Amino acid sequence: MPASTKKPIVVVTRKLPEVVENRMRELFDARLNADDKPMTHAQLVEAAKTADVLVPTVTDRIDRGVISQAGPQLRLIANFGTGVDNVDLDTARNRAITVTNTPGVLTEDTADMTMALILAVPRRLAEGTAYLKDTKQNWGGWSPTWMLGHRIYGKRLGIIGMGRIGQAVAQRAKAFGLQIHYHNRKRLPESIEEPLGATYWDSLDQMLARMDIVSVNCPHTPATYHLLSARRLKLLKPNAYIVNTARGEVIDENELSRMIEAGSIAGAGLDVFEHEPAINPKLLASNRVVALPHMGSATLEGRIDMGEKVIINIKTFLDGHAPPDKVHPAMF
Ligand code: 8YV
Repeated sequence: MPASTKKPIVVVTRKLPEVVENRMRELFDARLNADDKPMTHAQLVEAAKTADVLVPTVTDRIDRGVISQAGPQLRLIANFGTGVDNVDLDTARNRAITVTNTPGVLTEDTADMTMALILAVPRRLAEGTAYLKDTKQNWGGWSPTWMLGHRIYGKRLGIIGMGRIGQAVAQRAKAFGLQIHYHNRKRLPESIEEPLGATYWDSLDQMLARMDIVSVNCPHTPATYHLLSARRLKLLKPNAYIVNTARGEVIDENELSRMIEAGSIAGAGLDVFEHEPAINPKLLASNRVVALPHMGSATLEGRIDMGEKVIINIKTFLDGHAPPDKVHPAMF
C-alpha cells in the first residue's frame, strides 16, 4: 500500500458503542478493545509507541511515563471524555502532542444525573427502594411519620463550578424551586445570572456555610484537588447535603466519610469517588449516601455523541486543521 493511502493507527483503550467503532474501522486502522478490559500501564506505554492517535478514557492514566515513552508518530491524544485529568497535559504540550476532549455533548445527561441525586438523597429514594426489595422486611403499609425526608423546594443550592454543566444544573434546580447560588473562578455575566436568579459568592467558604445542598460541578485540576478539604467540609451546616457528579478528587473523601459516619452532615449523593473504583466503605455503609458507579454521562445517546466528537477531532486534526475541541492547559 503506498504511504499516502495508509490509514493512521488509532488505538482505542476501551470498548465504545458499536456505531462509533464501525465508523472508526472505516476511517482508520482502528485498534479496538473488544473485551473492554482496562489496559495496564505497560500496555498504554506500548500503545503510545505505535499509535498515531491514542483514544483514552477516564480509566487510563496517560501520565508522564506513558507520554515520555511515546514514539514520534504519536501526535494526538483524543480523549473520550470531557475531563482531562487522566492526561498529563504539561508533558503532552512539551512533546508537542495535541490533546482534545468531548465537551458539550454530555452536559444535559450529567445535569440530569445531578438533579436526580439532589432529589434522591433528601427524599430517601434509594433507601425506600432497598426496603421494599429486601425480602427480610415486611412492609406494614403507610405511616404518617415513617421514611420522612426533607423538602428541597425553597432551599439553597450552592453550585461549585458554573460552567456548562453547572449552568444546566441551575436551570433544572430553579424549576424545582431551589434558590441558586454559585462559586466560580469568574463571576458570570448578568445575562446568565439574572434568568437563573443566581447569587455569586466570591468566597467559597462563606457560600458553604450557608447552603442546604452543595453540588460539585467543576473539573478536577491541581487547583481544585481537595477544594472541599477537611477544613471546608466542616463549614457545612450539619443538615446540609452534598452532591458530586464531577470528580471524586475535588472532595477529601476520607473526611466526608468520617462526617457521614458521625452524622455531622445530612447526606451525600456521589457519582464519583476519589480512588475509583475503590470507595470508602463508610460511604457505602451509610443509608444517607446514594452512591452511583460514575454514571453521569452513561446514556447510549451521550456515548455515541462523545464518540462522534472524538472522530471529528481526529479527522480534522489529521486533515491538518485545528481540532474543534483542542484542550488548552489554561482552560483547566
Ligand atoms: C465519562 C466524565 O464517563 O467526560 C467526563 O469527563 O466524567 C464521564 O462522564 C468519562 O469520564 C469518559 O472518559
